[in-house]
Amino acid sequence: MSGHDNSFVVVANRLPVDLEVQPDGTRTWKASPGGLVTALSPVLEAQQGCWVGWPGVINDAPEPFTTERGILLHPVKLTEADFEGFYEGFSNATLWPLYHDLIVTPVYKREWWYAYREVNLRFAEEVAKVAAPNATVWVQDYQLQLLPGILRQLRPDLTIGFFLHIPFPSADLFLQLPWREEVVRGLMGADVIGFHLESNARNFLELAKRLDLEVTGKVSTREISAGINVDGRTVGVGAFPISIETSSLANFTPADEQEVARLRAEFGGHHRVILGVDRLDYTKGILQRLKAFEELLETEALDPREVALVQVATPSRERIDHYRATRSQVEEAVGRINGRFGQIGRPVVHYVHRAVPKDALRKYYRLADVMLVTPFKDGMNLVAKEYVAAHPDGRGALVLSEFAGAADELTQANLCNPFDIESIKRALLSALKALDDAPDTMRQRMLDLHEQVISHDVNVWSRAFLGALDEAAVNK
Ligand code: ADQ
Repeated sequence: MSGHDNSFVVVANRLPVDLEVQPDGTRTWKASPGGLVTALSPVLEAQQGCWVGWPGVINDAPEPFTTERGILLHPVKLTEADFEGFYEGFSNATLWPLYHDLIVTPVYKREWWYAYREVNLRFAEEVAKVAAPNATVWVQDYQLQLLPGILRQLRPDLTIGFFLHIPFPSADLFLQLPWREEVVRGLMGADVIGFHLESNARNFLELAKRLDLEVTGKVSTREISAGINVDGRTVGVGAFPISIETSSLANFTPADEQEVARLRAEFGGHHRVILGVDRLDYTKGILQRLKAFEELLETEALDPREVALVQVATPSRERIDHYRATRSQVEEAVGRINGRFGQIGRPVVHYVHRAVPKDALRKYYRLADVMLVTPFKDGMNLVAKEYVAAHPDGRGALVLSEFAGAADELTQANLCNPFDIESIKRALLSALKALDDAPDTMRQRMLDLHEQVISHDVNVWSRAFLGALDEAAVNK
């Protein structure tokens, strides 16, 4: 651990590592480059920082180790029971649906809550052990909402930031939670609480008022101008819309372009390729978009010889009932649409259920004429931003749900209401039509979207949040 003063600590449910087991049984823990690591790497590297999290394998964890880029990874072990109660249960079958406006009904189970509390405590104890005196600790996401409160008790010297990556619901919904006071008290341990959107932050302030806490100021974006007074201190609350690392997406070499052309031919040389890329989650509206596509084929508004839909779906939370049901519904729809409208050797929906390498993904983005992003509810949705980043050429169109956080910034997209199939159909058809009939207008719209994402990349996000946290530390 030498060389690390651990004055900057990131805590997230998941450590950015994967276990790789060779055919001969050799096991190696490899650093895995997710979005959050990319965002935080510059700060973590500059400050020789530390990351605390679960390594992704039940009942197993490597000793703390330092990545090639100088980040200390500090694992927290989870047992099968922790995983079921804390992760699959309370995090993903209670909080996830509650915070996504009850797209499915949240399950409230005391045993899951106990597991959530217990695992949050374990994470807090690990952080309290590794963090340097007066360190800055940045806690990530809904799995760890009790951490700020516990940490403040264990280590009052720390400056604590909390960022929520998913939406925060209205007080009316949140108040369903049997353990609502405990969760709010947990969050209140932070010096700064960040949400993606001002509307999320306002929901939180409204909830605080309902719980008789004193609220000051008005919410703004990328700075703190609102707060909640608690125990003689103020918790800053603000909106910090997350974004992506843009350079690897935007730059295409001539060889890349050739590969994109080859891919287009592989998809049957269709006039238009429509793309969906999602974790297979019921919030993402994959089935709705397939149904919209099917109805357009059925009514001959779209010609199956002219268009293809490519859907890349990453396996996710596969042991949870609603996820299993969503997968079978999606796969049934893919089969049905191909059965009805495809040809042998020429499907109209190309579907894979696996993660694809980042480099392949950026080529799909580049290739797609229309990107379909239709979540019922989404904190931000990075896929929408990735697609736009891959189009400095001004090509393509983005059909985007009004209920994705990204819709706040990507106002030039073709917006739709995913609860209304007719609305998805209208947005898709009008995007396709405009690409043929008004290419200059569409090009300008895509260039505007591109500019918005390039000028507000992930570094803007992390700098703004950490700047707000620094200020909170100074004013302590
Ligand atoms: P997610 O719900 O996972 O994130 P999203 O923001 O779209 O949703 O991020 C998904 C990421 O996974 C993207 O970077 C995408 O490229 C990648 N991905 C998706 N499918 C893939 C595939 N088949 N193969 C490889 N990569 C794939 C949560 C919230 C969001 C919020 C983010 C960040 O739900 O609302 O935007 O956190 O805060």
